[in-house]
Amino acid sequence: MKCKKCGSKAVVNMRQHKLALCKEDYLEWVPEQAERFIKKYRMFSHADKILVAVSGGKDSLSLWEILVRLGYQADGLYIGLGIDGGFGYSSESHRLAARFAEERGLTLHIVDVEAEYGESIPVISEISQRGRGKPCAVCGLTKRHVMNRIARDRGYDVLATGHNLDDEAAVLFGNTLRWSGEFLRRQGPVLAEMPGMARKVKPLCRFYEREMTAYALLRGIEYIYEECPFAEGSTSIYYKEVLNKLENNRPGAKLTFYLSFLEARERGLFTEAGEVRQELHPCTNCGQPTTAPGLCSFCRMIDKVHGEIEIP
Ligand code: Q46
Ligand code: ZN
Repeated sequence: MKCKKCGSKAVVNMRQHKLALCKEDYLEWVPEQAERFIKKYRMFSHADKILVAVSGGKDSLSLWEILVRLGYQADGLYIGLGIDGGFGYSSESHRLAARFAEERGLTLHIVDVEAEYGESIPVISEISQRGRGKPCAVCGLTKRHVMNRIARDRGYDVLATGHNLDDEAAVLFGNTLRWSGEFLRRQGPVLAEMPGMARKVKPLCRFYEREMTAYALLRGIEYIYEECPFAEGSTSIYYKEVLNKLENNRPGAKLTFYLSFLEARERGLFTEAGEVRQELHPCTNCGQPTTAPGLCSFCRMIDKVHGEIEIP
């Protein structure tokens, strides 16, 4: 297979785009495409301060690398969840994120959940009895809270996450199976800012997971190969497998599913009917917007864990 740009030997073959590229051209193509998506969805400009949530995995580290390469002002945020799984998942991902930043002279903010909130994610999950034996609900809530807090306190305009097309298509698949209007309305490459909350963007949302793996490997980014131990058996992994079967028979199906959704959303398919605008109030403890007056869900959860509020 020959590279479509230069004719030398191709190393990445993307059937979904009918495009094969050599290493050099692939490493140029990915940031070019990312820049195109950033502009198309009006995610941010060079004047914005961006905070990239880095987990130590291939997507978030590649995203950070690409944004810096494109000349954006992007710092990182690593959140230590205190998850071990028998192989030191959190300590290893922390090490890799810190090393990535250090080697490139980049700023990485580190928030260790146990040090700041008293307990690790698995322990908070046990005590608060949220999430039926899996800490993912607690983990998601905590990560959102910490990301918003650091973005607000350190003056970032935008929060960027490394969600790729496979992640987004799996979420979309789940939302569609349940016809969750509210979630469908809110799903997309950009979630607008609101008082107390930075804009959230997903610059990799149109890249297949395997495209990001290829980018990280070819770029020589060292990342954690293992998934979080709690990801095993999750519904989103099951949806990804189902979508991969579809993709294998029809290359491009996943991308079409996602892009057609974005077009339908753009046309107002999910905004006209039954839109319920919820009034938001600042949490009386942390100030982040919440639907019910009083404490937000995160502060309520930590309150339950400690019996009293002492939240940074
Ligand atoms: S890190 Fe957290 Fe994921 Fe692990 S505990 Fe679940 S939500 S699976 S992205
Ligand atoms: Zn709160």
